[in-house]
Amino acid sequence: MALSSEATVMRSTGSWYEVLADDGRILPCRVRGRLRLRGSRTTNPVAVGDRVVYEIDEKDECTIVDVLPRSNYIIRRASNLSKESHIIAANIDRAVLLATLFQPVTSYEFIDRFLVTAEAYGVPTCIVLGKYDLARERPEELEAFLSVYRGAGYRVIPVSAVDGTGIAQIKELFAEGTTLLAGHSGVGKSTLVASVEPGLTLRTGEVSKASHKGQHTTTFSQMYLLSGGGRLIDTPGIKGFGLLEIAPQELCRYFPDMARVAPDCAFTNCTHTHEPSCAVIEAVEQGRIAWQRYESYLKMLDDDGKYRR
Ligand SMILES: Nc1nc2c(ncn2[C@@H]2O[C@H](COP(=O)(O)OP(=O)(O)O)[C@@H](O)[C@H]2O)c(=O)[nH]1
Ligand SMILES: [Mg+2]
Ligand SMILES: [Zn+2]
Repeated sequence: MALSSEATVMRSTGSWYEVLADDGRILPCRVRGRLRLRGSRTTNPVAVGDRVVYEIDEKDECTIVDVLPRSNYIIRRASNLSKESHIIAANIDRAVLLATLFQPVTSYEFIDRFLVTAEAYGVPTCIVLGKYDLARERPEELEAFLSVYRGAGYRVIPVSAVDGTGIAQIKELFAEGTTLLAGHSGVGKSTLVASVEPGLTLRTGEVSKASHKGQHTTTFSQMYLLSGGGRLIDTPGIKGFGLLEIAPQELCRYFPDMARVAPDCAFTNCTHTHEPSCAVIEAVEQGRIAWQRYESYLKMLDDDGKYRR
């Protein structure tokens, strides 16, 4: 008679999984065949962050037999042509975007797409402004950035691995629950994580470069256990966030700064583009909503649904 218990999925390669059992053991698992067929529109029925039920047989082999309901999850399309989606991570307490003003540039539009997507998935967000030591050298751009996002109501934490700015705050943030860390390549994710948790090396990015085993190696997230108690999910799939179908009249719900004033628009189905007596346009004109945010909004509207990448 197999013994069944619960665990959290830390890693998957598609054919096998690494789980953290509730008794603290880290176990390799396979997935029961029947489970693969369920959730047929996703390429991975079991995702990093999933709470699962597993069984150990008499040969000590572990099998995931069930996935418990998810509190949230982030998906992307499996490939450009595919209708199938891939679950990047599940049961996330916060999605942190590491953004840099330059080296490399993280555009306002990219940040806003990230924020909108996470908001639509019900995942709280936080922006970490990386390489603050460099950003400080351009005070005008820095001030603009901080005022756009803090003004919109987001938490922004400036950090620098060079001078130690913000590292203590990040440690505190990461100590609680499960954090998904995202950001363009080169923004300093690996460096930040090493500052927070000396000795921890993020592996997802490197595997793809080193092994040339095909694209699959780049598409899997991985969970790391932090000594402070938190869990960190490193995801290489950030560019593909999306797969959302948001109606034009609904998009503004996911811009909290716009959603706040939208009830004052003359039309309840206002798209905030051409309508008369639009409270959003008025707020942009008066500088109460940052024009950069409004510009992102218009670009996303313009995609006409194509912003599910
Ligand atoms: N000036 C400055 N450079 C940084 C900082 N953090 C990382 N870097 C540099 O940025 C480059 C990319 O960092 P890395 O952690 O590999 O980025 P990743 O691709 O996001 O993992 C490296 O050359 C780092 O030394 C920082 O806070 N300040
Ligand atoms: Mg890296
Ligand atoms: Zn309006």
